[in-house]
Amino acid sequence: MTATTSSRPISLTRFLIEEQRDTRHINADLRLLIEVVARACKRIAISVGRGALGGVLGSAGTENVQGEVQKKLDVLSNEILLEANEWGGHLAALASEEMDDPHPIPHRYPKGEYLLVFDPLDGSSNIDVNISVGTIFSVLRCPPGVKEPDEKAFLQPGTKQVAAGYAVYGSSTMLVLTLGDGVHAFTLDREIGSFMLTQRNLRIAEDTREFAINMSNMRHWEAPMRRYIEELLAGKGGPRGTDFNMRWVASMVADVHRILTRGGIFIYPLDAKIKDKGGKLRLLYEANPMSFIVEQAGGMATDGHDRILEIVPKSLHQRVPVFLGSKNEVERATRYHREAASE
Ligand code: P6P
Repeated sequence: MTATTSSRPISLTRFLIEEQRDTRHINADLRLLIEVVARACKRIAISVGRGALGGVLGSAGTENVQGEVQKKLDVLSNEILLEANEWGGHLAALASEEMDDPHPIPHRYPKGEYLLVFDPLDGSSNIDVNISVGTIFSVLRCPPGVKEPDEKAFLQPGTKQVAAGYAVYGSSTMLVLTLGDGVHAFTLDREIGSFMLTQRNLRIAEDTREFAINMSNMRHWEAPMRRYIEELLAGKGGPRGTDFNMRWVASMVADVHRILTRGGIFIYPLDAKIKDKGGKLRLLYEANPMSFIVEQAGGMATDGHDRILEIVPKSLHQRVPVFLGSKNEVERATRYHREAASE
């Protein structure tokens, strides 16, 4: 169950000030960073919410470093996050799914101690069909003494994150955040334009009867992946002795938010189609922030063999398989993969 706040929710600003003052869990620069990212997400929410009226649906006619066609809103969301974060003096550099290389802080602005890496609009293939999308972000410290951070400065394991979060642009706009001391959810009050604390210390149930995976790739999966899913599909009459439900939004933020809210396991495994790329989802700005959040909520996150947060990245846009959510299911699926690897 997730704890809810008193009848009068506090704002994100007050929450962050109390985190800084009472727990000394964050400093003024990190507080500013989170506030700036939240403000940028509000601007993105407005553009996403305008849909066809905003003239920003459809393709931008360009490709990102992943070779994926960029949507106009991908490019706009990226620009919003860059502009919002350049001048504050809290960042040493930024990196994004939509940019080949890290973006330096312009010399006319002061630099800070943090690195921000983000997927400005995850699930953007869903925009034109009006399905929830989101922004995912991760905060690292710039390595000491590095004045001009390049790609190497970002190649830190997920355990080094000082904060992570996502905004989900759904029926309501929400910001879900961890500062390393639990996971908290804020809902945008559109009338006053503030994120209000609506859930403290979200917890993911250790067991679940709901799984999220793109079943159309089943014929490409490795044996332990097929074994795990076939057992779920066998239901009450099978080895698990109970029926399971399936959901797949094809928007990681929406699937993860559902799992944070009611449990579940999210899987994007390695398969024959994407084996040479290392996986589908990106480590630094999808898997790591979501794994940090899931672990902080009592869940588990692996690449099918090892803890995602302990993977030392080799490149900025590295991809990994992802198994995350309810602890006991992630443990089981990971055990099947480890057993297969040891045969
Ligand atoms: P598929 C969206 O493009 C994304 O990166 C994640 O948000 C989502 O979970 C996954 O890809 C969907 O992939 O192959 O089902 O379209």
